[in-house]
Amino acid sequence: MKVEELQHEGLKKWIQEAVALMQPEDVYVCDGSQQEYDAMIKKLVDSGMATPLNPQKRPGCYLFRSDPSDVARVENRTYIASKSQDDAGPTNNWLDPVELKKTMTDLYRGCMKGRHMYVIPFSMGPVGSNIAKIGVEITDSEYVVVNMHIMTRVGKKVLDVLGKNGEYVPCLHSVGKPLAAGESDNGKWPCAPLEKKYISHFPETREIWSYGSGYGGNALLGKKCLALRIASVIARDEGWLAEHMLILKITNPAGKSKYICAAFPSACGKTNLAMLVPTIPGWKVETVGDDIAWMKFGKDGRLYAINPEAGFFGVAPGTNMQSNPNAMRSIEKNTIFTNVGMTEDKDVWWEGIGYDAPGKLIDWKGNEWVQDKNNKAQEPAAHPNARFTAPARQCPVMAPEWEDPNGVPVDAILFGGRRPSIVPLVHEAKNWVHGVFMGSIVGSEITTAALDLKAGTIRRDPFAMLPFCGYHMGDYFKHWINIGKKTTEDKLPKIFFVNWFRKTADGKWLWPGYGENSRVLAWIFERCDGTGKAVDTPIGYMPTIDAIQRPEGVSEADMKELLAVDIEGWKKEIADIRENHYPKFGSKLPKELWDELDAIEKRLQK
Ligand code: OXD
Ligand code: MN
Repeated sequence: MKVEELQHEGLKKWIQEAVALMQPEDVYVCDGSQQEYDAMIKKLVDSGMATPLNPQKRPGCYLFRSDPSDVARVENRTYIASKSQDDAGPTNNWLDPVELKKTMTDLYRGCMKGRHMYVIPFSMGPVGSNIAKIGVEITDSEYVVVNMHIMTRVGKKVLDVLGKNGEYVPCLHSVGKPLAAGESDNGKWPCAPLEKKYISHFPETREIWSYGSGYGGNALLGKKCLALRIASVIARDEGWLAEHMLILKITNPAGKSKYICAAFPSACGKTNLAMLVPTIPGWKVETVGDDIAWMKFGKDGRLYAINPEAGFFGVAPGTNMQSNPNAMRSIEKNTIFTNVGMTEDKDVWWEGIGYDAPGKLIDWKGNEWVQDKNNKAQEPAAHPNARFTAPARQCPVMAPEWEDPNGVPVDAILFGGRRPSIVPLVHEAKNWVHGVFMGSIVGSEITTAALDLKAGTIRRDPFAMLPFCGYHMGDYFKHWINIGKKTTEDKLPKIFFVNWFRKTADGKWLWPGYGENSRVLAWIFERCDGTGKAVDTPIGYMPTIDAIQRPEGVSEADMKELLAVDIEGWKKEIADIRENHYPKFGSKLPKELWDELDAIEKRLQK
């Protein structure tokens, strides 16, 4: 489509300004069609950027190798540029919006020389749903266009909903590597050096400006940038929740269903839990979303959740037929792989795929690679953050209602992290505010010294939102408390804290995880249904020892350990929160959470 064909004058003007600034060769407005996707892929293959995979083994699949420096989200180059630094809070990088726009405008000037500009109208959420939001991304990356086709709903249908003056979030993106006359990328992934990368959010004007990276979370601006950082600000202002949560549906043997949202820091198996295959007979788990949930109140006073995305941008390494068979089936066709290894017959391979590399590979850097099982220090064939981009509809266990524009009613919210000790397998909040407390203390234990943290310390990631909250986290906690006041406690989801990662003193896993987690989900289901047996403890309600069926290989003593309250451990936990965690948020840490901390401490001392 051409820009002149657009009905929306504001949108047309914004595009024309971007063209004048960025000076692309030409401009193309995406219509979202299959022909458009195919043509874009052909262009990427012809230029050497994409490698078609084996059409028998991986029909419709393509491999990309990024620049070795452009493989992950760049948190130290991600900015919340609110007018006041205090609004961004102590956990976000802040720059003055006027200054930042000046810096970035200079970078954007002429940045698309020799490249095409693509305008991608997209909907986060089912097109036309009252929970959905529209964004328009301007980019010079064909890789972004094909990924956005999978991850969001794109094109003409979105423009129809936008109409002549609908609202949209403008999202500017450039890989930041203008081409000289006659120059091409030669199949190489274009990006700018780290010190020139900017992933910027302007919460007051609800704009996103991204420069210098082609990698998923920095470049597919609908996902972390719009659906979390900007949406969290909109949600605060409008009284709803934009969260880093999976959504699953669980059905018991009697055919009754509940919906569960769950937040875990990155690398805790969110996609695996969203697609879990239950080990307990008669139970069924289906997927609504694997990464983001938007929750709004329905007329009945309950919270309803939608998955704003249309695809999965999942981590490949570690994904296999045991850890996540449904993800493996989702990526059999029509999938984009980034930074995985490639076999001689053009199939994919990665560490933890469940079988040895079949012969020689080409690794993620494009070099020949032969597996050396005796060399523990061998560089991996796939980058640890290698990804698959797959359409959600290809997941064999998508719940039929995953695209329901009204969303699904949320019965339970789960928080969790990697906690080898102290935190039990599962405990339930006594009420909403106690649940908010649980969300506020989420974290994973550092196993090997990393960054500035000692091994054994907890890296806190409240609500798994630390890198994704577009405003002051103290205000965010308050917003969660306020949400609880908008309806009655019985209509609110029950809140639970789970921990699949408990270890024995000598470092063995106490709980098998994966499909066996269904046993814990079943208890959560029963608690929501008013039947699950529980005891009241100082840290919340916990299952009686017989309330969760023991999986094979877990002894009664293990189970007791998994479901015990470690009084001394929790006292230390409370002290850590009091001394090291809560003070970070200063005077914006809601009093209700300090009170909650005091109350738990008092109960532990009894
Ligand atoms: C993701 C993340 O990519 O949370 O989803 O890092
Ligand atoms: Mn995520």
